[in-house]
Amino acid sequence: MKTPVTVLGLGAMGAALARAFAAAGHPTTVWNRTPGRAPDLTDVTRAKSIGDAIAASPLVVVCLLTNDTVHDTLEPIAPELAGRSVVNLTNGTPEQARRMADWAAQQGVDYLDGGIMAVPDMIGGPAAFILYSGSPVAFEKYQPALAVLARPLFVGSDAGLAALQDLSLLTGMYGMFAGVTHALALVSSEKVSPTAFTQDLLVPWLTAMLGTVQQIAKDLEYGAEPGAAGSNLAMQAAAFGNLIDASRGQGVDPGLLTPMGDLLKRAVEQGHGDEDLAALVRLLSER
Ligand code: FVH
Repeated sequence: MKTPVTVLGLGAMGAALARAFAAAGHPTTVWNRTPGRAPDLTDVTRAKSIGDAIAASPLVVVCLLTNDTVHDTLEPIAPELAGRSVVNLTNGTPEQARRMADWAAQQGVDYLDGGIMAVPDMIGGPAAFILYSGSPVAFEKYQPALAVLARPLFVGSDAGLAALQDLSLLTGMYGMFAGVTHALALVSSEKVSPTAFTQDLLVPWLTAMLGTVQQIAKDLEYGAEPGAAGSNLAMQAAAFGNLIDASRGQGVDPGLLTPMGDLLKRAVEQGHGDEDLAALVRLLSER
């Protein structure tokens, strides 16, 4: 007998989660604030009320727009949730996750917070993973059911840790998107084909640079060999000015780049010119 699961929220992601549970044979009950969402979803039970939805399953998966929405949705039906496990896959901050975990504990609810590292089409596929933190008991018990969504990774009993690492991964992604956005604006200021540039140059370059990322992490964790930086910050700060000047010269707003240039300059001014990018990580964390 597969674990019965309730999914609250049938937006793009909630519908994908419900579809994966149903496809794997879990009796799946769904509820959404606005009826009629995800009309193509089959093999699920559409509950008439949120109370009916919760009563149907010991495992309740929530995927709404924001954590404030989650709290406002669950608060009125807290008594019905007692004794069940809630897995909240809504994007949020570590602080929100910890507040939700405290609230859940007060209601007698086993709580797991989660960060989905996938877009809806990836759910149930090999590249998707979901970070979980909070109740180790709930994770142990429901790991087989959660595994049908994406590779489940438990990152700690502090409920905030999944959100922390989820948001850190997203900042890495947005940093890359910011760079790609600027690069495409820059080449588009002349007669250069964006698709040819991306395929032949940008993607191979970014792929090669990805290979250097682990070294930054190692230098941060274990300390770098003095003078070992092959691309030291003083050199990078000097060259970075060209990125800004060339952008302005080509009529491209350098706004996505200037904060990085400012940080490089600050690092050099503070005597870190012969170090590598790990020094910037430390500078960012200084208050
Ligand atoms: N879609 C994605 O690519 C990302 C991948 C990583 C994880 N995120 C997060 O997942 C959460 C849900 O995202 P979504 O894509 O399902 O979002 P929508 O399609 O916009 O659906 C939003 C659902 O939230 C319900 N909702 C909104 N406000 C309320 C409210 N005040 N009370 C109750 N429910 C509410 C909405 O219901 P309705 O508008 O149809 O009534 C949808 O079910 C999100 O945290 C992403 O960051 C997705």
